[in-house]
Amino acid sequence: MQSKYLKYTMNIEKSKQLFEEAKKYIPGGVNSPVRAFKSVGGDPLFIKKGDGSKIYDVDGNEFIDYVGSWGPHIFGHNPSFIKNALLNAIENGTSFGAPTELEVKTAKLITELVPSVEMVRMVNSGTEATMSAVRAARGYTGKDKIIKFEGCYHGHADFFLIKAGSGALTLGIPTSPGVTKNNAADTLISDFNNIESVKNLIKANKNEIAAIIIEAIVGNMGVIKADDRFIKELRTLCDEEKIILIIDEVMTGFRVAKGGAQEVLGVKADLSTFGKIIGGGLPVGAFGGKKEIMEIIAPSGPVYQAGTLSGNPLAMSAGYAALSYIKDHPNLYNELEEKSAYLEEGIKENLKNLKRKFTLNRVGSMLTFFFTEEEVTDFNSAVKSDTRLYGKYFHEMLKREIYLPPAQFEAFFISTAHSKGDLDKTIESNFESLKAIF
Ligand code: HOZ
Repeated sequence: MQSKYLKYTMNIEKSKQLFEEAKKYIPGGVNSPVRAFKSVGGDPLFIKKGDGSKIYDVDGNEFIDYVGSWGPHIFGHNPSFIKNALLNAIENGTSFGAPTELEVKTAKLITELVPSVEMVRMVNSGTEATMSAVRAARGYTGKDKIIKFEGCYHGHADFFLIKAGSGALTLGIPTSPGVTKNNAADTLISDFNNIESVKNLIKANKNEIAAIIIEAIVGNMGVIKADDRFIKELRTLCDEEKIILIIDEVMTGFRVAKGGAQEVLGVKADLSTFGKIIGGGLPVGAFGGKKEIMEIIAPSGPVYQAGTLSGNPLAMSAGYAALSYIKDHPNLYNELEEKSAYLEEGIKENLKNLKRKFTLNRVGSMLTFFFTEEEVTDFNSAVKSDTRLYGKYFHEMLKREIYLPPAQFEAFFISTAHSKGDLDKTIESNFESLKAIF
């Protein structure tokens, strides 16, 4: 039977030309490695515009988008209330390097939405947020070492690029050249969902650990949720050992629930880090937490942290619009759950009909379809996925106008803009694509 969705004739000539040109001036032709399609093969598409659930490339092809700029677009692309907030803000100028009222309102709103956050500092990216949170923890505790988990990704600061996830994992450089031995020495690595491995490290480094940083719901080795018991024991361990627990909510904050992974798992961080949704699609990050710890940050305390564009008025207007919408529409998480569950069920039904047993992990509107039949609960089980097969699947979906993350160890993001029609087309395309790759 002729496929309903397959586009044999998709023209991507302009994207190809742009990529050749880009490679002359930008390393690898992209400004962030995962975008280059290296792990799925082929050339990246150059995107011209986004609207609702769709993106449009420079050749005029339309795709249902499940990347959503890697997480920020919880309402889909270019929602009118964010666009209007930006248009209003731009009337007054783009940057002052001085305090604004909107920063205060945004900070207050964040403390209302996330119970563990009493004070917050705005920065410009998730990387800045995580590296600054660690500096605050080190300054506060007077200790140097940190524990991170294998496969978790916290941005690209030197001391995080050790057994890291996301693009670093996908490209096979989880521990990056350029990170000095001394930098790496202060980062200890535990196994995700394995409390004994954390206990052993603490024992071997008694009174030396400033912080434990974790994606409590991981997005960067694909979606993996911390076990309830593991995360509760981790919290208790941190309290007993006077270690700062940093929950990295750059992906999960305002995404899996209003109060992020902490709300889903019923745990409170000492410090939390944010990005993506908090900026409404503009470059924003933030870190925040207990007042007592946050007051270590300059100018109230001695730990230096600064940024010319931090709290930028355009970024704050988009972020404030996004967070206000979330506050005023708590039901949006039910809508996201329904849509995401519908997609999950559809894919699972396809797998059943095709007699395949691949693993699907989903928390709210974040989902990863792992090409392994085993349960995925940590790094070792995640890397059992057949990434070559994911690449084939990715291209079959792309030919059917479905834009998925161009790497296995990432999340699909579902937005409120995804319609039932979009989800049905995705499910049917999933069936056809799976059939095509075997
Ligand atoms: N670090 C992002 C994925 N986890 C990718 C960012 C990008 O390439 O835009």
